[in-house]
Amino acid sequence: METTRLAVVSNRLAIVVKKGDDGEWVIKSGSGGLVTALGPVLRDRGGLWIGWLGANVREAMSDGALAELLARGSLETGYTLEPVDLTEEEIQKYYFGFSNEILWALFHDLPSRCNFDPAYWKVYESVNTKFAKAIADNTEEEEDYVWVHDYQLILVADQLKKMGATRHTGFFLHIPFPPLDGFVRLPWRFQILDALLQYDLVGFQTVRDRRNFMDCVRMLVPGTKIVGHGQVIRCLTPTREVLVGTFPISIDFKQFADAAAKKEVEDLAWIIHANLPERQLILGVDRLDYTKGIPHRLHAFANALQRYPEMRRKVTLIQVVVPSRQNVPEYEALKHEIERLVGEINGRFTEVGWTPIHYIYRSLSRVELLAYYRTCEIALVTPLKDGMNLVAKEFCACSIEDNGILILSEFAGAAAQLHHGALLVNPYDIEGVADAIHEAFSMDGETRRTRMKKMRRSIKKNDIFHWVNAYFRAGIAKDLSQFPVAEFFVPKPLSTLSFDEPF
Ligand code: GDG
Repeated sequence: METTRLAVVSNRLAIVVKKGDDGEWVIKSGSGGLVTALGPVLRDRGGLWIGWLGANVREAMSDGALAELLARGSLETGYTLEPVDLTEEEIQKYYFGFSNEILWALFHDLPSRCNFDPAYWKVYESVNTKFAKAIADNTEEEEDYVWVHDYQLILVADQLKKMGATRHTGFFLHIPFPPLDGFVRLPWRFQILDALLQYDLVGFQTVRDRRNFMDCVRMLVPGTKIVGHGQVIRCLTPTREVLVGTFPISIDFKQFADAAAKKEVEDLAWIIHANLPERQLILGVDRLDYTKGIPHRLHAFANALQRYPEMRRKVTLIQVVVPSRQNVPEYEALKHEIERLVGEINGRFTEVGWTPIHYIYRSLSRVELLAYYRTCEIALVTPLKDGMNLVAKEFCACSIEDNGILILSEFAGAAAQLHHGALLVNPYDIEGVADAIHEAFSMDGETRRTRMKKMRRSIKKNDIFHWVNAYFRAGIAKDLSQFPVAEFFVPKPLSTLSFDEPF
């Protein structure tokens, strides 16, 4: 196979369409790790990104204006942007419904939160068909490698086949894959498993996720043989051969470390600490989501203050909650629970000159986020379950003086890589997490540095480029540098979301 072009497919396009101050719509390239790593591969090589533009954009502008905006965006990013339109009903049933109320909850081991509404499945199928159609119309069998991302788009390879389009396909699951006894509750378990087996390569974050997947395949697809061991194994089903690998995603370590050293970040980091003097700062940064374990964490912090009174006045927890899935009643309820707990704990422990929890409910600018990463002594990353958790890795990358301590849930994918340096905790164990907070609080400088150095070394070595290369090597036997540059293409300089723009 001579792949010369990459087509990335994800639920959301890798750009943000926003109204500028002057009321004009503008398009910006996203600034996440995936865009950073894949941007250059797509950019000078005529690549393609297929995804949904997000709610309200289509309605807010005419077809002509949108086409013009996307064409301009393509010139700036250097790759083609192919939007997939979703109706309001599709957004409700495919995105909020099947993807979030079923797959997100089930794959994070929270089946009691699942709403197995049969109406969701049909729409999930038809939206996946829409994405497959966009791929079939915009890619070629021989030269394109189609890389599909995440749980919203599991059926895409299957749908491509059903429409007779042969493509080289890979899939990467960013969230965990559940154990067999959780997965079998899914009313569409056979369809989902069979659809995953239609990709040429299926990638998971951790060995544990892949093991769960293989257990399900062994049990639900009789006659399957597993061949090989190591990072990528072969799964021989009665009808096809699929590569199955583990590829722990990472961050652009250098970009984070360099940015954390910049003066504007350093200045803000100093201001944050100067306003909260003579204490250690503990940082929590999470999207509002029940998988992130925020209430458990708040209980653990209160427990630490109760059982270790010497920590009072000497620590402040800065809990950032980034609004997400607004208007979903469950998320609203979670927000209220968090706010009630923050109020209760502050009401119970506050003393003159010291408020134990600083609660921020909004997204931070990049500079703010990096300043918090850099200035906080301790990061408290305690999801109940998480595919990887990039916040843990970003905190380490920004701990440029090697003095941060990471308290990390053993149920985050990142724990597999960072267990030598982090204090691993079971997020359900309130006293255990409280003890870890106390241990971090009391840890001497030398131990902190030794632990952080280990983690930084590991993340630096296994950064986002390492991740993409490992995936490409398994999927198409080449790496990033081997994608030929399209000579006819002269991209304009890329304008990404600036570091100061809100997330
Ligand atoms: C899924 C999986 C997996 C957060 N708050 C702000 C902000 N962020 C950025 C962080 C980080 C990203 O958001 C969050 O990444 P996570 O990995 O923690 O979580 P998910 O969004 O749930 O992502 C996860 C990931 O996919 C990748 O495979 O690790 O397990 O669930 O990059 O920096 N950025 C800014 N302001 C904020 O307030 N600017």
